[in-house]
Amino acid sequence: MSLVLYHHPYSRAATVLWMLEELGVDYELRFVDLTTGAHKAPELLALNPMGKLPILTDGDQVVTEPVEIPRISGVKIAENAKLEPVVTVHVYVGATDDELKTAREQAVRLYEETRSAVRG
Ligand SMILES: N[C@@H](CCC(=O)N[C@@H](CS)C(=O)NCC(=O)O)C(=O)O
Repeated sequence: MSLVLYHHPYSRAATVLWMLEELGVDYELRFVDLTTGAHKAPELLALNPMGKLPILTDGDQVVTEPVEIPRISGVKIAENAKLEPVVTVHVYVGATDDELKTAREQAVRLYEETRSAVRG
């Protein structure tokens, strides 16, 4: 596992840190000093152009919205914590019944693929 959390204790990154600890996954914690503007450094802006924390990376994958973290790192987190995989499918407001049905089928398929990747 190569999760890296860019973190400052007085930020929303604290919630992500709590989640990673609760799940018992391996991660590297990198302190970013919000009080000195370290989060606006070019290397961090390259990861999150909004210039905010948290930032969670998993290799080339970058997540900056805590609610998206299970989607991006769902397989690894599920593998480690023995949780059910999380699958997210986005549909737009106003989707037709057919589009909703397709999205639901896609979610079930993704869930089954992910679960079998995790559980074997
Ligand atoms: N969309 C992000 C926003 C994150 C956010 O606002 N982070 C704050 C700390 S809690 C931040 O990094 N602020 C620094 C700044 O705006 O310069 C979320 O909801 O987690």
